[in-house]
Amino acid sequence: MPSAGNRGIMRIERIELRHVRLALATPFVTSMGVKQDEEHIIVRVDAEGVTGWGESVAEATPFYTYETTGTAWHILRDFLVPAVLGRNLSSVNEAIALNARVRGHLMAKAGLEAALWDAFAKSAGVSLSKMLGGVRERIEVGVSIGIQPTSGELLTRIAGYLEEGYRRVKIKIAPGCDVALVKAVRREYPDIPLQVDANSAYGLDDIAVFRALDEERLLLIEQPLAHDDIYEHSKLQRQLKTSICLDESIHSLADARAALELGSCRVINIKPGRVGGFTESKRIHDLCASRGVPLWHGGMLESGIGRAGNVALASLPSFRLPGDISASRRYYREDIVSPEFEVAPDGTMAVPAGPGIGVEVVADRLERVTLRREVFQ
Ligand code: OSB
Ligand code: MG
Repeated sequence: MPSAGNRGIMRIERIELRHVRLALATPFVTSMGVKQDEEHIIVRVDAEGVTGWGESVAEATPFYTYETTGTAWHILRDFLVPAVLGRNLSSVNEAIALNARVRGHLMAKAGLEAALWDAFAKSAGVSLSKMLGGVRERIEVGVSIGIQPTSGELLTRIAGYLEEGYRRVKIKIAPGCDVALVKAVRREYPDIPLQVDANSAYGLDDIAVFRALDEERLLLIEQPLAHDDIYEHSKLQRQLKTSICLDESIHSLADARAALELGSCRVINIKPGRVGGFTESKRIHDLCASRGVPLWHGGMLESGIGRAGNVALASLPSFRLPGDISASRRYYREDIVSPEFEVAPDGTMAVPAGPGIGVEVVADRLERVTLRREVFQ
């Protein structure tokens, strides 16, 4: 069903892909490894005098999911782009249908889908937030903190982020860097909204760790078990008071429904890249809304282009917990959009109100971070 503004024929005249690399302000350490920089693909679509921008969040390495910037480039260039180039599209849904036979590769798909949503929103003269069904002018945001060398350094970072206004803190954990860290944070901050993310680093036989974490009044424990598991998480959730939140395991509405019906989690995290785009994200949002399941917006260290899409999506009514959507400065010394995203002292971020993503891409900054570029027309 096309939503309001998703009307008017758009001829897809030109598509440009850029493989970009942005240096992180500080290294990001997780159970998946250490990251000094982030590589993504920026998708630009030109149609009917408007330019739409999207970001594919596939990373340089296949450590979070099987996709990489290399596989996403291949799938975009050889399949997704040719299917829509030169077409007269009346809605984003039509583009999705043209590529429905491509299985998986959800991050590649989401990058193109995002650029099309932006183009359609700009052509209709409405913000992406409005076009997606957003209802908020500001969203509540949190911060995701990588594993620090010592608990002292973790506490220093947390203090800084709380000072900046962030409303909740998520810390990454890994075997050996878990219970003691959480206890140290709780000693200093008995009441801050706190959650942990394991990125699939544990197994069911680590139950002692989970029992200890279960006493720390965490908002949730994110993706403790295997990246492709739903069943074992249901066994773990039954043994815990704390809610499990699935990230890596949820790729679709069907996955979300299975996880909720099996009791594998009580909270869901949406990342549009992980589920193939905003359209599938909205379906999962609506499922959570209908079941009263707490929902929040995750992050993939996006540049301002992807971040703008995340902020727009997180303005939908049932994103009730603060998202992993932080200020541009928290990730990168310099973002590739203007204005950059900022967090207000009350821990909220403004949802851009201008047409489409509502921020401008800064051409020379984009050029500086581009590793390779290809144009299709
Ligand atoms: O598991 O949520 C995750 C970043 C890259 C890959 C996976 C994850 C993350 C984060 C960062 O936690 C969230 C953010 O963008 O702020
Ligand atoms: Mg996660």
